[in-house]
Amino acid sequence: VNAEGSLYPRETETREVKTLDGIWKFRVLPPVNTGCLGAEGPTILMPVPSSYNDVTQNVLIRDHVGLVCYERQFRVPSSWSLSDRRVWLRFSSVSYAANVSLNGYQVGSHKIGHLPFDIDITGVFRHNANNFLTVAVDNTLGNNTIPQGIVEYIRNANSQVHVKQSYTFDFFNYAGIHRSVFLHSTPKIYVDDIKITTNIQGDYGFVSYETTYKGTTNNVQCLVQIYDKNNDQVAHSKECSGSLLIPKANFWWPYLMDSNPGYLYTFKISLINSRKELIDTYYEKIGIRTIEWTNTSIFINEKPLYLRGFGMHEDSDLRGKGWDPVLWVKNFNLLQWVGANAFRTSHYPYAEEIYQLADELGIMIIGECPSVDTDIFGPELLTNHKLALTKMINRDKNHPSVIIWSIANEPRTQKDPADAYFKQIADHVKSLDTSRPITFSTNQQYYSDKAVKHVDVISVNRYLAWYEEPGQLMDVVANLTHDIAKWHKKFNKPVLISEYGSDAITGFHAYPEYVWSEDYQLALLSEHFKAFDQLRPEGFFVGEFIWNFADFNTPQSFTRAGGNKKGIFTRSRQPKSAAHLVRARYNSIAKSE
Ligand code: GCB
Repeated sequence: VNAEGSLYPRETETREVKTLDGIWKFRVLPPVNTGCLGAEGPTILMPVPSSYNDVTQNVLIRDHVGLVCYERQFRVPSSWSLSDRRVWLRFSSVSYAANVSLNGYQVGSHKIGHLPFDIDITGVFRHNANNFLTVAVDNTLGNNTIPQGIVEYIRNANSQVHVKQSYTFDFFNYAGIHRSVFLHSTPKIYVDDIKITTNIQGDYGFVSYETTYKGTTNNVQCLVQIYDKNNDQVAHSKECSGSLLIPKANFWWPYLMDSNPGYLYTFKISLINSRKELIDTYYEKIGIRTIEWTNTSIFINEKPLYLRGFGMHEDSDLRGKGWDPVLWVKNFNLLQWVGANAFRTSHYPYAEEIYQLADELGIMIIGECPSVDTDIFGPELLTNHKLALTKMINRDKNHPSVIIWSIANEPRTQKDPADAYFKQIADHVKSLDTSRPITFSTNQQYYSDKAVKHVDVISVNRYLAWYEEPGQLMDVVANLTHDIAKWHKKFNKPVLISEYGSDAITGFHAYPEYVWSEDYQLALLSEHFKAFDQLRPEGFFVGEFIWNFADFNTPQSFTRAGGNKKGIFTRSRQPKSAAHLVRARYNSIAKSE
């Protein structure tokens, strides 16, 4: 792998992008094979992007553990063969691990699904001929993968053995080429990365930027220009790194806090050679806003924030975790309909296009790294966990929508080694980005958690009247207000609830309320709302996130009825009864802002 894929592939005056999405060839490899090269036998058709699990009629493909192969051919435009160009393959997400071969040679490999990688194939691809691309995908999760899993060999009474992937996290371990694959071309000397941070003072906006380029040691000049929404230039500079002032700036505001939420400027960087010719140019959408935090509050543009939203998943019928613009435009329409201003990318970084939509619409994101239920806190896991955070922050650092980094979900932080482990994780994130607060979602108690002290915001997952005392709605208000207040008192940090909720089977009604009914979900949320309304005036409670936005698939278990049903929307994105209640609440909070 030649690059970590920090810049999204975009067409510009100097760059071209082709998609390799479409129908690829696919085969499942028997366990004796260690790679795709030389694999023989029939192939089937497989759409990209998509998880492969739910596309076929074959249970062995749905539940496969190990390697599969994706294959396709492509041609490269002859203009990309010129000596001053580079040609790249960009994989936006291959879960979990990928080995990429081109024309029979391995050209790249990558671990940690959910995050992109680029491969420079300039010297390797065939000009004026077909190129054969093979991607070996391995979905196996072990002790040191992020997230962790266990591979078991199950022996039946006839001594037949089959392999089983087990894991403790509560979403189906979908696999495949999950997001778009691009073939793209940049100049040989190219803009490699852009880092933006912003500040405000009165109605002034400040944009601090660092740009880096690769491909030459010669002196290259930069031209930086910032344009507003009307395409009028509002600032410019010849420095490759610096700070620009924008008078009367339009700040980036979250949805409904301002009549013009999600205002984006365009940051343009051009590289220019000594003959004053344009070498490369790239455009990045940026938002001008500040995030600050104290021991009680989070502020956006100096205004206190109250977050109202959901934990979500990348999940839908047939495509599993495959990126799907139809699904996500619908998701954002539902978020707006319900009056939400935020969501958490539980439990992994989502497709980049999702953050682009959030930037544009003013929906705030708690960006979570793919560490779920972290348990055995060894040095190799620590290295991989840090790497996942580096890649995530590298990819997502410029999105104004991302306001908090979540470094994990429900790690076993009651264990002693979690203390030193999370101190190192927190220090690592701070070494990469000091402009956002960090958190993780804890399901521990304020008296047992050993890691919360290392983060800025406490996010608590709580299942009162569901996993704890199912059916006992009458104790929710008293117990929840008591619990949340204790977290703040002990650690003196802002607190939010990052998960709460109950499963509800659509169309199942039971009154008086009974677990698993739509009526029970509605009543459970409404008891929580009472608790939140008591907590808010105390001044340290900064947000409420329902688990979950929509129903989603899980591994098979007798506690899951066709997957996790805690959505307030069904898996096909229709509202359950509770959605109407949430809509009334979230919109009325928005009006009071
Ligand atoms: C949790 C997990 C989430 C599960 C949820 C549940 O605490 O963070 O991944 O889906 O509970 O519904 O059990």
